[in-house]
Amino acid sequence: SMRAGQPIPVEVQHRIQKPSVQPKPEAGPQDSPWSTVSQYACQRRTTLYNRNKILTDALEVLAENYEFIESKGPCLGFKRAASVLKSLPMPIRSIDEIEGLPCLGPETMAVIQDVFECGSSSKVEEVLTDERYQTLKIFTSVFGVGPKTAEKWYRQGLRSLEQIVSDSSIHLNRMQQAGFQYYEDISKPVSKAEAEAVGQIIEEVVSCVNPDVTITLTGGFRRGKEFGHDVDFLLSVPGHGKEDGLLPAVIDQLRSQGILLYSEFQESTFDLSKLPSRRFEAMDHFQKCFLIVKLKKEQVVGQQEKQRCGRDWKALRVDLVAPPAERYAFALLGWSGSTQFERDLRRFARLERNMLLDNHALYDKTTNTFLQAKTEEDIFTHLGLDYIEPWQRNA
Ligand code: DCT
Ligand code: MG
Repeated sequence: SMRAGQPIPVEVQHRIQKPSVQPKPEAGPQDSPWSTVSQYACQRRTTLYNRNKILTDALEVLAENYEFIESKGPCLGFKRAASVLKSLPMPIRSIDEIEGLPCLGPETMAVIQDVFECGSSSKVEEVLTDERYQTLKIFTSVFGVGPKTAEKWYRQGLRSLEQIVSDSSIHLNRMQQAGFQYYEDISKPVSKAEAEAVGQIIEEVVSCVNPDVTITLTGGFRRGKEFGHDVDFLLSVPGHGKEDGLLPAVIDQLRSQGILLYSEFQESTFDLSKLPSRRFEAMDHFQKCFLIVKLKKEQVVGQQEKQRCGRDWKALRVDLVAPPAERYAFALLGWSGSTQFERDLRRFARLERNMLLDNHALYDKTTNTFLQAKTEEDIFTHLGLDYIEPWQRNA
């Protein structure tokens, strides 16, 4: 799906009752083994080893369905519930065992109960066979197509990608055109080996442009994932303002090497003097680009054999972000994800610390000051949070 360039859904604005960070000491009869599980993902350690995948897959289908009907509250509710279950060190085996866990509302409980009693949730099965859900799932799998566009096409009676490309009345923007053109490749997961290979290419290209620049793999691969839908890199340039013009030069270089299939460059609109904006936005203002690049199969370790027949390359989605040097730690924390982890970092900052956090800065509303950070650890420290390693942020 086209997640780059699209704001992370903003949290539901209604305030849930102000939660206490510390577990209640006087838990008494409700004492549960889960009394230390925080409602905030940034106070949980969530590795990729998910012992409750059956449950979280079910909940995430419902979350996605609510996303498709733009029902933000329920969508977030199910995402939060799934995220809590992902952090647990053991599988939940019966409905009684979830007693005391945060963020599990009655709807979630009903789903879990169904799974335990019937092996699956009828609500989830219903969604999975729903024509609208199935169609929106296919449409949003195209780069450049979000829920709004998908919904529009669905309402026009369109049901397949073939119908869309052959319908001359439909106008596709440049990004969507590229999305359809390279659909076969970019709808397939990107492997870690491919991400590393593309990292080497980007590294070479970048050092041609400016030898002082270093690149960092972020996104899911930094969290240890074996597969992703794209490859995210942060470029860091020492020195104030030295990132100016960097990405356009990188894009030119990729183009001249014949490996650029698509690029959308977004100039920086970052302006610290305008922060904190009224609503700390999900979408950041750094110089960035969304690319599709050609990766030669021979460049990927373990794929040498396959290059005999057909095309010898695969199209890959790559995002590059070039924040100003003094914003690097915030950008790294923001772009490392997961989306749910980021959402809860911001929510925690706002509700528990009276601070505003986004990909650019951390602002203390009590003292009206920006808190500086050189590293991710600095940001956790400012927030009074234990440091969570990237591989523990798979919330
Ligand atoms: N992000 C962000 N602003 C954006 C897009 C993304 O701050 N405009 C953050 C959220 C997670 C992280 O950057 C990487 O985004 P994705 O690539 O969408 O997520 P991912 O965790 O890398 O997932 P995948 O493995 O599927 O690529
Ligand atoms: Mg990614």
